[in-house]
Amino acid sequence: MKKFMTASFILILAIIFTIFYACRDRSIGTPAPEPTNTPTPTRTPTPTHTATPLQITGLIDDFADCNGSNVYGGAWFAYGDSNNTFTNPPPTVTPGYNGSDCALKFEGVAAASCGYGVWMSNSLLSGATVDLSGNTVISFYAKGSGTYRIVLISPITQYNDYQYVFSAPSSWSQIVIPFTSFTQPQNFNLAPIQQALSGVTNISFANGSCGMTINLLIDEVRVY
Ligand SMILES: [Ca+2]
Repeated sequence: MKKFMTASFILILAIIFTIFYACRDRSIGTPAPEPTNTPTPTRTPTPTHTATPLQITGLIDDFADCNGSNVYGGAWFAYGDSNNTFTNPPPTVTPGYNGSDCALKFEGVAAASCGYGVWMSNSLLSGATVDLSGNTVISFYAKGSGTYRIVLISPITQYNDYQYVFSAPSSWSQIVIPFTSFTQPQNFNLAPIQQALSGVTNISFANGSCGMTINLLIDEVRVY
């Protein structure tokens, strides 16, 4: 009987200690995590800008709307070294090459000392680079006088961009230029044409020489 009493006493003590320490742990221990009110995302966040430039093919501008922006909303503008004169923004004139709507006029004078010259440029996507590498040709209609450069402005070939020299025909004519005919005039920032085409910001026209009158109409600018 005494042994039973002792065993019962020890058992009761054990129960008391267990309860005591359970309560103690609960009061000072780390609380159990409670359900949080975290909202479930309803959509994946969209990156603020895409690393892949928009691929463009086909019409860039036919000036059918007679305004100074291309079909993507990118502006045409003129600029040049301060010795020169030019009209900015370049005016649209009517009729265009096909006897309807408008064409764009590049006009002014490149001085005898023309510095970096006179430029008429189209910011294709308002400053963003576009990918033209899916195309093999650029074409446009032209009319005017004098010799000009068409230049593909790219951060990849900065200040040594691919260009092609052409003479303005005296009556409306289509000028078709394979991209393989473009060359880089200098010896720095060299890159293959396909690489330059993958990141173009502007298509520009510039005077072909100093000491010339700028007189160039362009229409129906396309890549394909
Ligand atoms: Ca037109």
